[in-house]
Amino acid sequence: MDKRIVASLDITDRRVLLDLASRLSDEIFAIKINWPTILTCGVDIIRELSDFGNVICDLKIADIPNTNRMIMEIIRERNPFAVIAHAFPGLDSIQALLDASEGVKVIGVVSMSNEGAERYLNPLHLKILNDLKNTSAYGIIAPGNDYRILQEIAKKRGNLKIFSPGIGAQGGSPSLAIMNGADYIIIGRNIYNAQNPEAYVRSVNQQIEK
Ligand code: 3DU
Repeated sequence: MDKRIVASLDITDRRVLLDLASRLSDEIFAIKINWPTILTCGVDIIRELSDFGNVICDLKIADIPNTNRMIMEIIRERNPFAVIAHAFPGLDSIQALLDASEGVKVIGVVSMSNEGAERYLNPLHLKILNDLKNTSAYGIIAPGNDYRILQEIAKKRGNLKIFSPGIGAQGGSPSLAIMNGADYIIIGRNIYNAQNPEAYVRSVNQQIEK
């Protein structure tokens, strides 16, 4: 079976992070890292982690085209699978990332899983999705704990892959997120805080297979 879990290893201790990445690598689709890891371990952690498989850099890049391009040029040297960017600054900013990507995939945030996103970002999700469909973006981020939005996005996503956070610690269920349209589920705390992270990931894989 294709692996569907993206392990969000939001860990700031480099040794703990690399150890867990090596233990989980056979059971997951990708490792995702975010600012806490990059700010403490340094940007070269991307390359180190890439020894264990796909690395997704969750930088939620959201700037003008020139700055976005500069960020992509720094990241792409370190062998990531994908970077996550906000789409709300506009298609010129997303296009700058795509133009500089040299094969690194771009995943755009369409809506977010936190409550506050209901006020600003989430009402725009279909507009953002439609615009992203006209680019060469690889995927989108859509909440795995709001099945109504997830279903709506899944119906209209075209070729875009859906990556869904909000699983576990934020209330979403792995199998319901997949049944409602997620291609990949992003799980952080429930993996790295588990007593036995490998066993937890194996149990989620079994749940998904059923
Ligand atoms: O809640 P968790 O511990 O499973 O971690 C989720 C990760 O996904 C974490 O890095 C967070 O910053 C990211 N994320 C969301 O949780 C929700 C979003 O809408 C986008 C990213």
